[in-house]
This record gives sequence, C-alpha cells and structure tokens, in this order.
Amino acid sequence: MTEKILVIGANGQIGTELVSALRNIYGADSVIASDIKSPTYAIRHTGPFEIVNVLDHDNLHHVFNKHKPTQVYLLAAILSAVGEQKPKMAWDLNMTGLLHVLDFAVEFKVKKVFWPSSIAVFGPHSPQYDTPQYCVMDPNTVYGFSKLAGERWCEYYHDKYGVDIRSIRYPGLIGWRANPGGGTTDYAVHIFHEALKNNKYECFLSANTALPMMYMDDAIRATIALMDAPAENLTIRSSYNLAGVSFTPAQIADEIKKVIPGFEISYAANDPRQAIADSWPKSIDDTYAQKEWGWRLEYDLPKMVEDMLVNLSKVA
Ligand code: AKB
Repeated sequence: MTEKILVIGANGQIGTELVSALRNIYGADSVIASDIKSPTYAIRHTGPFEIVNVLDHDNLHHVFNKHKPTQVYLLAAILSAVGEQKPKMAWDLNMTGLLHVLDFAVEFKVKKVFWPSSIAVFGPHSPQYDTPQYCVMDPNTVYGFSKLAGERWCEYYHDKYGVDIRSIRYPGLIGWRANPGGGTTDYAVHIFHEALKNNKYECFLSANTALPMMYMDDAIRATIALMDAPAENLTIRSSYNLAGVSFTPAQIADEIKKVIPGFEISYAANDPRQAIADSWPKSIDDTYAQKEWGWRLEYDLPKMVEDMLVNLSKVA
C-alpha cells in the first residue's frame, strides 16, 4: 500500500527536518506538509503543503478527508517557556490539537500516528539522574503537564480504539537547519549562532545546569526507527524515554572553545527558564527504547559541536 503521510506543524524545528527526511524515503508527493503559517522555503519547494489549524475541527477534518493519510505526525505545540507566558493557550493547543488528531485517526483508520512528548513530563520529585521510564511524575509547567496528559490520552486511544500511536519524550533538540521556538533548551542552539556571529554568548541558564539534549540527526533517526518498528515489539504507548547526551552550558562552551578559541560565555541571572530547567531531569534512562526498537545514539557532545559549527558556518 502506498503511504500518504501528513505532517502537522511542518514549519517548526522538528518538522522542517522530518519532512525532508520523509520525502527522501517515501517520495515528495507522499508527504503532505502542513502548518498554520505559509511554508518555509525548504518545504515549499519540495512537495505538497496545506494550511492547517489543528484547533479548527472542520479545517483539519477537511484535510484528513482530502488526503486520507496512512500516517500522521502531529508536531504543532507550544513549548515550555512560551507556555508559561500563555498557559491557557498552551493547554488548548497541546490538548485539543491532539484530541482532534486522535479522533480523526479513528474515523479515517490512520495506520500510525506519531506525537512528540518531552522530558518536561518529569518534575521536581522525579529522580534527577538516569530518570527511569516509570517513576513519580509531577511536572510543574503547563507544557509539562499537557504532555503528561497527552501521553495518557495516547495510551487510552491505543488501548480503547486500537490507534497505533507512537511517541518519544524528546530531550532538548539541537540542529542547524531550523531554530527552536520558545523552549528552555533553546540556549543550546542559540549558543552556536552567537559563537559564529559575535564570538560570545550570554546564557539564560546557569553554568552548571545539566539537561538531556540530542542532535537533530539522532532525533529524526529515532523518530523514523520507532515508526518503522513492528507494533508487537512496542510495550509503551504513552511515550518512550530517550536519553540523548547530558551536558551543562559550561561544558558545551568548553567544547565550542576547542573550535573557536576566543569564544566567551557569560550567564544572565534571574531568568524564569532557570526554574523550569531545575525541575527537569539531568539525565535519562532509555533502556526500553534500546531493547524494544534497537535505539542507539550516534552523536556525543564533541561530534555534535563539530557538525553544528561546520554546517552553520556554511549557511550563516
Ligand atoms: C523545551 O525546552 O520546552 C523543549 C523540550 C525539552 O521539550 N525543547
């Protein structure tokens, strides 16, 4: 059967890269990119695009009806930092958008659905190091508890209605092709842009704030690997932990200095994103992803820093 893949929220940090990876695998015409805004340059020139508002039930229904997708990736979301400024809007987008897609997945018999969760589902009472798949979860950001509630809905639709939903708790994602939009881990992308442009960066997190991160190439590979995994191997229909690589702002700055010796980092005090970062795990245990769908990380910190600087300096 030919695949028809609908990517909702295609203009964002993950969507930009995922659409091009999926178009390489399935062919341009099989991947319908969609977003509430006009397409980015890359997406516009490589295949079909639909304007979609996930909160608009009829508009989204029309797009499902028109394309009859076999797979859907729902990436539209408000992230942690912006979510704290617009809590009701974040809850609405992150929840209502998901419920619309889950309902249409049932109605249109979509074969597989992907929905991203996050390390933000953990909270101050979760174990901070090697945070396990199953543990206390008391997220204290709207983004975090919208993702945790979303995970519960995903598992519910799988168990009650047979929706083949797959999900990853992404760490902070770092890539050079697209910018992040409104997260707590965004510093780890901005730092590269500023290092190349100005040789210095003022970080909004403190020097020793460790967070789990992942290079975008690994994140895209993980996403497609999970979607390709045989359904019978997957025991988790909420969302899989993914460890990535954990580091602090001081550690990434030291790694950048190896390539750009004059680079300087300073730290801004009293940024509200510090409290969010402090409530999240410092490292993650992803044993289930390794065992159930063969996950292996490729990019450690030095390899990621080198690849970011090489590629960003070509496009900057
Ligand atoms: C954020 O910082 O909000 C996101 C995330 C970790 O989910 N990058």
